[in-house]
Amino acid sequence: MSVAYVALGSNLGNRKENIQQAMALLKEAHVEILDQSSWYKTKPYGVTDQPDFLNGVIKLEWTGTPQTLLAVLLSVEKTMGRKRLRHWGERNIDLDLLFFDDIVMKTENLTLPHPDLQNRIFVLEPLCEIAGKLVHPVLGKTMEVLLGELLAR
Ligand code: PH2
Ligand code: MG
Ligand code: MG
Repeated sequence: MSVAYVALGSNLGNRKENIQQAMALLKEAHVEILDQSSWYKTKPYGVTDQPDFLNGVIKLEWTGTPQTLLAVLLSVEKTMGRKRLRHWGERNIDLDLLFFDDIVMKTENLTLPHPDLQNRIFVLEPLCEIAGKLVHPVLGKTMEVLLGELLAR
């Protein structure tokens, strides 16, 4: 049994309903959701000419590998009809794998931990709600410390 953290985001359509539907589909795919953060309305990061996002994170239990969990995340995005309009652009649903146990890996389609999470307030703030003491296996710092450093930049 493994524990993973996934970031959810939506900025097209009914954002709250999209996030709720994604969580329902994850449960159908045998993902056990252990905890969830609040949902935050956030300004777009990176590509800024797009609608505000609703963002949050969940903690989950999974019996397979990171690759099989990633396949579930992608299949939920596909079931929900996600289209990739442009890189870092608008989307009705986005499911990003942040951490999978303490695994550090880099393959063509999956890097763990998520390579940009330490630069994203919209990920660290909800993570601090449910996993403030979680230590980043590469950076060796807790989510609380990473958020503090990011806010002080
Ligand atoms: N996702 C992106 C790019 N920018 N900005 C916010 N606020 N929230 C996101 O989820 C987000 C973003 C690429 O996945
Ligand atoms: Mg993303
Ligand atoms: Mg994504």
